[in-house]
Amino acid sequence: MTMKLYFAPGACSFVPHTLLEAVGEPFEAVMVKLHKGEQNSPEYRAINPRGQVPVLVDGEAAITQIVAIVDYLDRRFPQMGFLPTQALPRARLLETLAWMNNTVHPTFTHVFMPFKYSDKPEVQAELKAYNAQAYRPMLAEIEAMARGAADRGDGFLGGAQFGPLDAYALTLLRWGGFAGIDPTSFPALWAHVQKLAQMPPVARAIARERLQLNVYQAA
Ligand SMILES: N[C@@H](CCC(=O)N[C@@H](CS)C(=O)NCC(=O)O)C(=O)O
Repeated sequence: MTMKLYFAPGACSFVPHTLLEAVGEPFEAVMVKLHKGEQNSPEYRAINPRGQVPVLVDGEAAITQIVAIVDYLDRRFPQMGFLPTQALPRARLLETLAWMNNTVHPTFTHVFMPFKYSDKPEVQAELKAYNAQAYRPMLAEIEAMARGAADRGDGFLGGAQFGPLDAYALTLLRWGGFAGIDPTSFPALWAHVQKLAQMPPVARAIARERLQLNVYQAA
């Protein structure tokens, strides 16, 4: 049975989206329009009661949470080498993936969706400004990873193979544009993202999501 990915354009679902494209087996990509609140419809809540993308459906199983989906895809398609097989390198990669998912990503959510954290407009404005500032040094950490990978001659953030860190890094840098952060101010990461965008599986996901990589607009 064909796997199904529920995704939203430009959202974190870009991570499994690119991995599925890299696998190259047919899958169904189902768009969820977050700005229209489709994630809160009873039909979607029946698939993911938490009302979020991504959801990967494989047969009877609906899997949520990027870290779990990545681990699942890695075990399902071990030939892709999305995660290292050795215990320590695997832990190191998951350490960074979890940090992107549980720290960097929610920092941006405070900028993009401050209404999730307060119903008071003045508090929302403060949350937005504070977290946009907090986001920049996090991107600087990812910039250092991209620089390190380039210095070592590794093609990708997780080593020699394209994987979840690369796709998440692209997403997080792109989001920075919405937080008033010029992506070109992180030259190694910006170069890495542009290189990724040329890869056919990543390019296919970008095309399906109709993404513009640099959304930064100078104030
Ligand atoms: N930790 C979750 C984060 C998922 C998440 O934040 N998804 C966002 C898009 S990037 C979403 O669906 N937001 C819709 C909403 O919260 O209403 C995961 O790894 O899947």
